[in-house]
Amino acid sequence: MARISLVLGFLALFSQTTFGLLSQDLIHVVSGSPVSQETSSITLIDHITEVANQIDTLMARVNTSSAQTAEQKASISCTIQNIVLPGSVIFMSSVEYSVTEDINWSETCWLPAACFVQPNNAVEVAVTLKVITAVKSKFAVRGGGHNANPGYSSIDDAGVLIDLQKMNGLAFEPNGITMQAGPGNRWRAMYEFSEAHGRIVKGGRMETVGIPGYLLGSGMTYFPSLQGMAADSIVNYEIVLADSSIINANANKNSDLFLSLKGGGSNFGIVTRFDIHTYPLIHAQYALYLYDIADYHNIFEATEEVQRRMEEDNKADTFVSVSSEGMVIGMFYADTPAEPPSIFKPFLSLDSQVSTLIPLTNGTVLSLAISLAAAFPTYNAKRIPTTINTLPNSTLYVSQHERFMRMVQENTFNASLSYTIEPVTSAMIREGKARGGNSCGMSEISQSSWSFVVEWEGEGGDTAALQTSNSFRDALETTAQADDLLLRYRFMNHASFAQTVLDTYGPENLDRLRSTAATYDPRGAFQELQNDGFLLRKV
Ligand SMILES: Cc1cc2nc3c(=O)[nH]c(=O)nc-3n(C[C@H](O)[C@H](O)[C@H](O)COP(=O)(O)OP(=O)(O)OC[C@H]3O[C@@H](n4cnc5c(N)ncnc54)[C@H](O)[C@@H]3O)c2cc1C
Ligand SMILES: *[C@@H]1O[C@H](CO)[C@@H](O)[C@H](O)[C@H]1NC(C)=O
Ligand SMILES: *[C@@H]1O[C@H](CO)[C@@H](O)[C@H](O)[C@H]1NC(C)=O
Ligand SMILES: *[C@@H]1O[C@H](CO)[C@@H](O)[C@H](O)[C@H]1NC(C)=O
Ligand SMILES: *[C@@H]1O[C@H](CO)[C@@H](O)[C@H](O)[C@H]1NC(C)=O
Ligand SMILES: CC(=O)N[C@H]1CO[C@H](CO)[C@@H](O)[C@@H]1O
Repeated sequence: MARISLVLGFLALFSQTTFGLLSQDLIHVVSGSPVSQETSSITLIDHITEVANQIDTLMARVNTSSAQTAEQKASISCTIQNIVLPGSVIFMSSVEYSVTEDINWSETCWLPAACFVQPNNAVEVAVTLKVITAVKSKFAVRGGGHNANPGYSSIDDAGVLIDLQKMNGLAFEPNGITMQAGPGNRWRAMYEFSEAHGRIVKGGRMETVGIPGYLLGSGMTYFPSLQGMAADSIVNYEIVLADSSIINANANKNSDLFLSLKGGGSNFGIVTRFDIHTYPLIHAQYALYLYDIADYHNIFEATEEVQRRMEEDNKADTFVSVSSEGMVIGMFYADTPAEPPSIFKPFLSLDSQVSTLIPLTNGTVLSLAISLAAAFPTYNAKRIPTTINTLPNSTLYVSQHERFMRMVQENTFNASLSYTIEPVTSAMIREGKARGGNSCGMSEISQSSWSFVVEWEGEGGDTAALQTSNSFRDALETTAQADDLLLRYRFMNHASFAQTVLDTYGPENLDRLRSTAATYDPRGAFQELQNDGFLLRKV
């Protein structure tokens, strides 16, 4: 500590006379951070002091008000990063570069960033952002890289990609209930850790998905009726703001930011830790069956009936996932009855079941997530997602399915098309409100969350893929609208770059999101320098 104050005193002399020294700002960030007692930050101060001249000399060459190209700024940003945080930067010449580039789920997001920066902790994120905002270089942030929209958690050589994968810490608070998770985690690790402590954390269906993007989009979970969306159980966010300060947002402190982060995406800062309320372990029963697609009339009537019953039974969860090969139906129950629960009778009494993908099993969310990932193995492809929420209605399902089958037949670019209907229950919205609410503005009614994914390979299909995605959605939207079945809300986690999201949260929520951004990022760095995303600048 003595050493830090000595350094600071020394630098204070300079700050009187010299304006805008980046090294000075960086020392300030590190010493001012709430976690500055960590040995890593003390070492960081010493290190920055040592390389101060190098940093400032490089910065002096950057005239941030002149018309430098984005590529030049990105390259300068990477060079300075490498001086400040040696070892955290992966350049195009590095052997790890291509592996790091190809992490994202969709190949459309395998973009050649000027460099990848991999911070180890919140202080390093703050330092990284300070360099980026000083140089005014573009950037993108990546958690698990599962968002399929190019440029959201990826960026080309016009910017720096902040890759959070090394920040994968996990801990329980002394109360044994609140779990702290770094943004580098994926759901597999989250479920393993929470279940090892006899608890379950609300999270994604697929173990491979990253937690930060998922949680910032609010997150559809297993057993939605039980405790709301995943973000509804978050009790605190540690976040690095645009000015590189590290703050906490919870119900008592920065509560406007707290609420805005529950569904508001990447508009306010970089979240460096999620503190999540967990629940007693769920002993669940589940099965996954494949049905003959020709029976779609009956299957969709059964779906609507199960959705109706879900309003009366909080333990039930299902989805119907449709491709040209068949219809996959998941039946998940938050209990282990002797016989399959009667709520699923409408599905189980159909005679179109053709095979078993997951046999009836008593297990936990962890074993379910692992089985589901095995049933839907991932492979490399380009992808475009898109989404719509409607009321549950089998007539709508049937008409949209018939349209889908025509699209499958007419598709000329060798794409694979699929869509999923996930029930949203009124209990899910109610449970969210009971936990303080979120920013999504969903109505407290039973609904269907649709997601449609186009997958393809090669160069030729890009335009056709976007057209296919748009036309599936437009048709569904038009029909649903005409029949009074269309809902305003669009789910961020399944939305395409061709859609807006934040405006569908309703005017009151949108106003709050805007004023939160103005308060916590008054210069608009996350709007202007951030490459892309479901950003306020786009609505
Ligand atoms: C196979 C698969 C299964 C899925 N299952 C579900 C599901 O069950 N339920 C559901 O709700 N969704 C599901 N999704 C959608 C998923 O939630 C989104 O794709 C989500 O964005 C993934 O999170 P990520 O961290 O991997 O995303 P990334 O692509 O890394 O990030 C997504 C967005 O969040 C931003 N971001 C990332 N980290 C931070 C941070 N720390 N601070 C600020 N901004 C940040 C990024 O810049 C980007 O804009 C699934 C997706 C796939 C591919
Ligand atoms: C920076 O660039 C601007 C615009 O091109 C110019 O007016 C200014 O003099 C430059 N500043 C320095 C220090 O070079
Ligand atoms: C699940 O557990 C219950 C008892 O809790 C048992 O009666 C039932 O047979 C089990 N089901 C399966 C599929 O193992
Ligand atoms: C179509 O895609 C499949 C798998 O995605 C591939 O095996 C096949 O070669 C492709 N056909 C053409 C004509 O591109
Ligand atoms: C479903 O939508 C159709 C078409 O608008 C309508 O006739 C029907 O009554 C709806 N069904 C339910 C249960 O609301
Ligand atoms: C580095 C890495 O994890 N790359 C993965 C990118 O995504 C594809 C498809 O999911 C995987 O096959 C790669 O291993």
